[in-house]
Amino acid sequence: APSALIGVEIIDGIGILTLKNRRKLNALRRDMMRRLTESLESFAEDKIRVVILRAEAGMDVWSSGHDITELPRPGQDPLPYADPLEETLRAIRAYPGPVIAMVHGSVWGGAFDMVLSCDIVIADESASFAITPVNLGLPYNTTGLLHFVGRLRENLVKELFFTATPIEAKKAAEYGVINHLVPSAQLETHTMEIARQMASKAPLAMAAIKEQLRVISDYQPIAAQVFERLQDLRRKAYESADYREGIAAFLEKRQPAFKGE
Ligand code: KGJ
Repeated sequence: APSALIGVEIIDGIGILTLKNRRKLNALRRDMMRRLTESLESFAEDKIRVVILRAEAGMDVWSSGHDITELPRPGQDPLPYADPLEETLRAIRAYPGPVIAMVHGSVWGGAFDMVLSCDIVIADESASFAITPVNLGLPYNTTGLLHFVGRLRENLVKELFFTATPIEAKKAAEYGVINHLVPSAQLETHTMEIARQMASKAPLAMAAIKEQLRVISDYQPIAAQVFERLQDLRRKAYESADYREGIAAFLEKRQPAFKGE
């Protein structure tokens, strides 16, 4: 059952959402993303002031990212507006209170975008972060790129995207991916402490501040012609043989051979 792959709890008034797709290393399946989005909506209705997003205890992979077997087939936009993962990212960003990512383990692809969509990141030394669309030949979406550029320095964004190689916790903290880097044994208590502190503050002021920050950082006007040109560049990539090859290589558990066509 899809609901079993997402844990939903309320502890001390803090909403806790847990990724539990252990068999596939927390690959972000559609049904899981719908459940996350719905859970955020119901937390908001119940006036839950702070939410923690975490992986199930004992997992060394926080999340392996978008479920690659569910990506739209080559020839179609791999990250359309209505993609359930995109909907979840919007729900986190629009949540009327802080959403804290608590990270133990490696974070891949769309899961990195999800962590950056949270308001605060608290992690331990096992955390690492990679954004991997160039391993698949997948043209990332403009909104997703804005999420990275809004949070991180452009040279780091380029290094991350062009190498698809994870950055380790220390460097991630240095570059501002992580707010607090804490020892593993203290990850949960430290995260709860910060959550409780935020939950004691004025919720309406916090919601207004969060929404203002969201609107300001989303406000990046692009002329229609420019956007259409970008879409053409993306289309050329997702209609290419390389994207087909990237997906096939993942499914066949082998290295891809890209030809640039
Ligand atoms: N989607 C679907 N299934 C996955 C994914 C995924 N993202 N990641 C892992 N799995 C599945 C594998 O196919 C295995 O299934 C199982 O999880 C354990 O993985 O063969 P099965 O048991 O049926 P694996 O690879 O055997 O585990 P490890 O050798 O421990 O390697 C862990 C890794 C996380 C390093 C490895 O699984 C990996 O590289 N996964 C893909 C990570 C990635 O690049 N994710 C980003 C996907 N792309 C995006 O999210 C986006 C939006 N993008 O633009 O690229």
